[in-house]
Amino acid sequence: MASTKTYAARAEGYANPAARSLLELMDRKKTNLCVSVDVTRKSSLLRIIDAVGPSVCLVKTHIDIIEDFDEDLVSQLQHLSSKHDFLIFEDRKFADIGNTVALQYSRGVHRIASWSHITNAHPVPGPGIITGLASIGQPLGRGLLLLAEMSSAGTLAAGAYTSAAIDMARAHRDFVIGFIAMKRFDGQEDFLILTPGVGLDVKGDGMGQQYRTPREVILDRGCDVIIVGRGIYGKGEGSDDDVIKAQAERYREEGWKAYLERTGQ
Ligand code: 5BU
Repeated sequence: MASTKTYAARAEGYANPAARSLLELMDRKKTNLCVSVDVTRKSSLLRIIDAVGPSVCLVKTHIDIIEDFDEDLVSQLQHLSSKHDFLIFEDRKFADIGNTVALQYSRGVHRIASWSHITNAHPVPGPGIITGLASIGQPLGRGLLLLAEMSSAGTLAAGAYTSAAIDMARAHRDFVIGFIAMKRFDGQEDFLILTPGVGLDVKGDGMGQQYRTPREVILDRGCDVIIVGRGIYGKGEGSDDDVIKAQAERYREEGWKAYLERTGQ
């Protein structure tokens, strides 16, 4: 049912502020595109984010690959988030006991909870990982995604593991806003489905990544957000701004067209 409802209509059903804001801004900006920026220099990261900003609802980071990370990077990231109206998703993939993930989320050099609206976690440790992350993130209005499936070949996140992840999310709907998954799951509750492994020009990367098109992801499989990395920014520290902007718009248009078709608009 969630797959045929509009993002705007679904926003009202979420008590979690991050989920609500994301759905509202997707509707306002007409985009279901999340750009994943996996570069290693602060200047490249900020340049690419500024270029794709107008086309995206969400920017996904791997903050631990940045070699010259500093406090100023966080300020500039937050500035770009307001300038272009997008949320920030740190793809941290927490995977430890509750006490440890609470520390990893709030402390250390990166202090992820202080700037990342959304983060994610592997369900492998059991529900304590949600309790731990919620103790930090919930008072700040943050949202969590569980990794119910992965895009890589041979992933162990399948079958009974995926079902267990869904049950864990159901028990914590105030903080768990959805999943990283390759398809929408049946059920009464509305969860956000964010899907990596999206590309228009190639099928894989020779290291296990598997790509589907925005249309397959949004229309055929009923997912909500397409996560695109190298298909948009290119290789290494990224292509020229004009190329990046054009690629971001190309993916935004594909993703939005598929959403309009799915919702009968
Ligand atoms: P790509 O350049 O579009 O292949 O980048 C995909 C990004 O999504 C990259 O940052 C991965 O770490 C991330 N990812 C993924 O590819 N597959 C998954 O199942 C998960 C995350 Br979870």
